Amino acid sequence: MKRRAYIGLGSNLGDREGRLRAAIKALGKIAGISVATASAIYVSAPVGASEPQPDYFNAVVAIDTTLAPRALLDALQRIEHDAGRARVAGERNTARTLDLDILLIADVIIDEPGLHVPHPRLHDRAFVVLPLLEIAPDCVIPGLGPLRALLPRVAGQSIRRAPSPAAAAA
Ligand code: GSY
Repeated sequence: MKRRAYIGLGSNLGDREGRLRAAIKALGKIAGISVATASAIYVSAPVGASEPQPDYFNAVVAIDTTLAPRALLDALQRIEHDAGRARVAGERNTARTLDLDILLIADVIIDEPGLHVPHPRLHDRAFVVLPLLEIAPDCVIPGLGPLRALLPRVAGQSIRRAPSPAAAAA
């Protein structure tokens, strides 16, 4: 069964835009995934960082996938690993070469160790809500309601669009 899913991408180390573009290409090469749409790239200050870090580049892509949620998560973690992402146990909110998060998988709700869908912090983050709204304006978040209704929650967060579109890489 093929399902529409949304993946959040972020990078704040090295060639941030290049890493997002490469990750979108890598996603499209995985058997069982096709990339449907990519948002623009957005730039914002790191959320939750305890020490100074470079700004993040973020985007959201829509994919159609036949992969089971765990297999999709494994595929994302392989792409992160290939981009030089080192996961250190217990470390949170550190700078990273590449972060790929499952935001939504159709109307699926999962709450298991290491796998939470919809993404539990999606609604609090302008760097997710804005690009997701750009490519899925009528999106409804299972358990939360219309994405559009989340805009006021993130309205105070400073974020801007980068000049070049992530879609150019798709
Ligand atoms: O959760 C993804 C990694 N991340 C980000 C991010 O992608 N963008 C911004 N602006 N801040 C962030 N803090 C973390 S952790």
